[in-house]
Amino acid sequence: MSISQEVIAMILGGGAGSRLAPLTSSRSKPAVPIAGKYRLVDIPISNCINSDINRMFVLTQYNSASLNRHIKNTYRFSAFSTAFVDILAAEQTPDNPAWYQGTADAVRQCLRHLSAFPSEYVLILSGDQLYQMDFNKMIENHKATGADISIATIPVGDREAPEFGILKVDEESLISSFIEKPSKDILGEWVSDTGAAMQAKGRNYLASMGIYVFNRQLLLDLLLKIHPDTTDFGKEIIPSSISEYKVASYQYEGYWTDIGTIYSFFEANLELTADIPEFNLFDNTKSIYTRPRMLPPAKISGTTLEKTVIADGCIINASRIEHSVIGIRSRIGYGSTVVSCYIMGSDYYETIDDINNDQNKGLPPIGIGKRCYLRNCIIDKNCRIGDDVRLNGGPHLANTETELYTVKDGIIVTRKGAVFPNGYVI
Ligand code: ADQ
Ligand code: ADP
Repeated sequence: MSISQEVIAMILGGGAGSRLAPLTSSRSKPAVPIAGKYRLVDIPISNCINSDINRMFVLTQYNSASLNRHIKNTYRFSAFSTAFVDILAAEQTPDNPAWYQGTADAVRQCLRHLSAFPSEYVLILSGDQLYQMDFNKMIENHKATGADISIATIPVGDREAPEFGILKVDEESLISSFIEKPSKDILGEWVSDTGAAMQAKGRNYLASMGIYVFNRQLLLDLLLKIHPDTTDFGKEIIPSSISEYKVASYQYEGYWTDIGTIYSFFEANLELTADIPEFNLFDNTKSIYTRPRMLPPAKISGTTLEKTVIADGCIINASRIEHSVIGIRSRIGYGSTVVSCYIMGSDYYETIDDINNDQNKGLPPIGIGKRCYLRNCIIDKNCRIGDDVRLNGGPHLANTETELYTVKDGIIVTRKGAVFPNGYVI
C-alpha cells in the first residue's frame, strides 16, 4: 500500500483562537495570513502534500468564508486521484450542542467522517506551527518500532520547556514517562540525554511537537470506548497511554517553531527576513503551497529597503522599510517609515474613483498613507492608515485592547479593516 493510501491526516486548525486575537476575531485560525501571501493552514497541508499524504481534514471551530474560499481555490487535485482537503467545522448535532471541547474532542467528533476512507494510520497535526517535515520518515519509524502511537519530539531549552509536553525515553526510544507543561520548579527531573550537539545549545528536554501517528483502530477505541469523556490529547490521552501501549518518540532536529501566540507569530514572520531564514521558503523540495493569484509584480519607488520581504502586487513609495514583511497588495505612501512590522496587505485594490470617494468622505484609502511611522506592528488586512500616523510599538506599551487595535507584548496588532485617521498616534 502506498503512503497516500495508508495515512489520513487530521489537522487541528485551532481552538477558540484567543491567543491570536484580534487576528482571529473575523476569521478562523487556519485562515490567518502568514509570510505575506500564505495562510497558517498552508503549512501543515504543504508538509502533507510533500510527504505524499493527500487526504486531509482540517478541524476548525467555525467555518469562515475566507478559509473556505482559500481551501476551495487552492487545493484542487486531479479527478483521477483520491486526494482532498476537507474542512470540518464544529457543528451542533443532537447529541453535542457545543464547540469542540479540546483537541481529542475535536478528533472524536470528526471520526465519523473517517469511516468512508480506509487507512492504517491517522496522522494528527497541529495547525499553528512553522516547519518543513517529511512525515514519511516518521511513519517508517512508527512501523519499524511496531509502535501503537508515535509522537514527534524535539529537544528544547529551559525557557520553552514549560510550554510543552515533556517526555523521557528508554534505550529503544519508547516513551517511558510524559508530563504536559511541567512547572519550572520540577523541570530538573525531566532532563534527557538529547545528544552532545543539542546539549551544547542548552536543549536538554525532549518536547512533544503535538504531532502524533496513531494506529487507526487504537485511536477509535481510545476516543470512543476507553476514554470517551476525555477532551485533550496532551493532558489526557497521551499521558494515560504511556503505560498501556507502545508509544514511540520520533526525534526531529530540523527547524520547528510554535506560532500560537502573537509574540511567536510576529517573531516567526520577521525571522523570514534573515539572510538565511531557518524556515526556507526557497527550498524547491519542500515548497509551501498557497492560492495562485494573478497579481502584478510589486512596484517600488524611492524606498530604501533593508532586510524586507515583499509580496506580489504592492505599490510602495515609502522612504524606508526595514526588517519587515509586506503582504500582497500593500500600498505604502511617500515619506513613510516601516520598521519591524508585518503588514498583511489587502484583499482587493481600490480603484482611483474609490480612493477619491473615500477622500470626499474623509476616509483614508486602504493601505498606509504618507509620512507615517510604524514600528513593531502587525497590520491586519484592509486597514486604512491615514497620513502622518505614528504607531510606535515596543516594550514601553502596556497590554491594551481598543476597537481599533490590541497591544500584546509590546506589539501593536490592528483589527482587520481598522481606520486610523490622519495624525493618529499610539
Ligand atoms: P498546545 O499547543 O498548548 O500543546 P493545544 O492548545 O491543545 O495544545 O493545541 C494543539 C493544536 O490543536 C493547536 O494547533 C490548536 O490550535 C489546536 N486546537 C486546540 N483546541 C482545538 C479545538 N477545540 N478544535 C480544533 N483545534 C484545536 C500541544 C500538546 C503538547 C505539545 C505542544 C506542541 O498538548 O504536549 O508539546 O502541542 O506545540
Ligand atoms: P486572498 O487573495 O488573500 O486569498 P480572499 O479570498 O480572502 O483573499 O479575498 C480576496 C478577494 O476578496 C478578492 O478576490 C476580492 O474578490 C474579494 N473582496 C473582498 N472584499 C472586497 C471588496 N470590498 N471589494 C472588492 N472585492 C473584495
